Amino acid sequence: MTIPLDRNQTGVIVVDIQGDFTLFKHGSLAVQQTDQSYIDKVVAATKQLKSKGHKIFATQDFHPENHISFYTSHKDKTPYETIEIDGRSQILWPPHCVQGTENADILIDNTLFTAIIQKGMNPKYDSYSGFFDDNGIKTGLDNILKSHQVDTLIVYGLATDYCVKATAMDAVKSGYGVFLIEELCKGVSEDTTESALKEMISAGIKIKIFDQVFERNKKRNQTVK
Ligand code: VGL
Ligand code: ZN
Repeated sequence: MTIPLDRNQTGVIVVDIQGDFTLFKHGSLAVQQTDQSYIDKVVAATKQLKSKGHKIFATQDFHPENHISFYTSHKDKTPYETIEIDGRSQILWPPHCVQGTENADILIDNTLFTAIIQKGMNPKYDSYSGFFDDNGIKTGLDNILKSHQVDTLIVYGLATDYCVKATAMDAVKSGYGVFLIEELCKGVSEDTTESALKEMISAGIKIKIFDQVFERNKKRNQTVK
């Protein structure tokens, strides 16, 4: 499959680069290797893509304080336990990205974004994906991308095995071509990150390093295989 990296058609989705998911900000759900150098790389890559004319979209995990995904919302539960809710399995996380708290903020200059898509606001449903919540309700991301004539996406962020995977997989299902920038993604655990990458490759997602996308993209009208 050859996907044109035309800057008008190719948008960028920066997934959940928020304080609570980083060691850098001592987040409540800090993902491994999310130190300052990781955030610096994500910021630099995002600025470079923006300067090449790509539209940048961000997702933001944005929960009410009684959210169903928090272990504190359930009696006698501990962090990282999995429970069944209405036939769905739900991992119980430490409270994170609570609306109005500093660590819910996105750690990238917000003026770079064409739009920020918030998710996980319904207290009853989780939403790893930036496209749909666990109740199948659309977030608005698909309509926003379509209104900007985007048909191809460069995706990176946190966490590889949860929100990045869910967002990238739903992007493919929604008809977008998807490139994932591997080193700009970090996962919660090694084994789930490895299986997430395999699943994404099987779904047709192209795993790249940033320089591969960016170098090719310097030359106009060029394509990446
Ligand atoms: C995420 C767990 C809970 C993520 C969000 O951004 O990957 N993970 N909420
Ligand atoms: Zn969450």
